[in-house]
Amino acid sequence: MIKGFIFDLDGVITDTAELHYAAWKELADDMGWEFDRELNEKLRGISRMDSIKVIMDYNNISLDEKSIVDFATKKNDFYVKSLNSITQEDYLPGARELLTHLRSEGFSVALGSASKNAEKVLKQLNATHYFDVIGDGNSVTKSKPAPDIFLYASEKLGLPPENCIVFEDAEKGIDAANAGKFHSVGIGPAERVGHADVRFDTMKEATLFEVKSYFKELF
Ligand code: B16
Ligand code: MG
Repeated sequence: MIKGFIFDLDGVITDTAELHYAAWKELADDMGWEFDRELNEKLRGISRMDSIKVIMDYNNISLDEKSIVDFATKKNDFYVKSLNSITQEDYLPGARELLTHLRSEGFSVALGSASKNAEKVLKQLNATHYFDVIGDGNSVTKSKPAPDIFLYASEKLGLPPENCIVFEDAEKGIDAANAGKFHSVGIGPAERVGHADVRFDTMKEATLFEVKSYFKELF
C-alpha cells in the first residue's frame, strides 16, 4: 500500500536550476573557467561538492581540498543571495496542487533533496507546511545516486520503501530511488528519467489521479 510520498525539490517542486546556473556561472567567470548550460545540466540533482568536481574535470583543473571548499562556498554565497527572489509564484505548475491533494487525502509527505539550502527554498515558497519530514543535503553524508536521502526520509516517516513513491527529475535521483527499492516517478524526458517506474514530461501531468491509475494495485 502506498502511504507516503517523497519529493525531490529542484526540478520537481520548483526550478532552482536557473539560479544554480547563474551562481556557478558567476564563479566560473570570476575564475576564467568554462561553464555553460550543457555542463549545468550535468549538475542536476548532484551535491555541491560533486558539482564543483564535475566543473573542475571539465576545465582540467586540479585544486587542493581547501580551495575546492572555498570556491564551492563562494558559489553558494551567490546562490543563497539569489534565493530571496523566490516567491509563492515559483512552484512548478502542478506541484502545489499535488501537495495540497496529498495532504487532503491524508498521505504522509517528505522532502528528499540534495540541497543544503532546501529549508530556505521551502520557506520562500511558503511550502514548509506541506511536509511531515524534511530530508536535505544536511541529513545524510552519501548523496544521490546513493539511496540514503530517501531512506532517511522514509524512516522518519515511519514507512518502508515499498510504501513510498519518490518523485525525481534527475537521472541520479531515479538511480537513488531504485537503489532504495522505492516506487519511482520521473519528471522529464525519457533519456533522463526513463528508468523510473512511470514518467511524466512535467509535474502538471503528474496528478494524483494519474499516479493512482499507474500504481493502481498499490492504492
Ligand atoms: P546546494 P535537488 C539539487 O537539488 C540541485 O539539483 C543540484 O543542482 C545542486 O547541486 C544540489 O541540489 C545541491 O544544492 O548547493 O543548495 O546544497 O534536485 O536534490 O532538490
Ligand atoms: Mg532535482
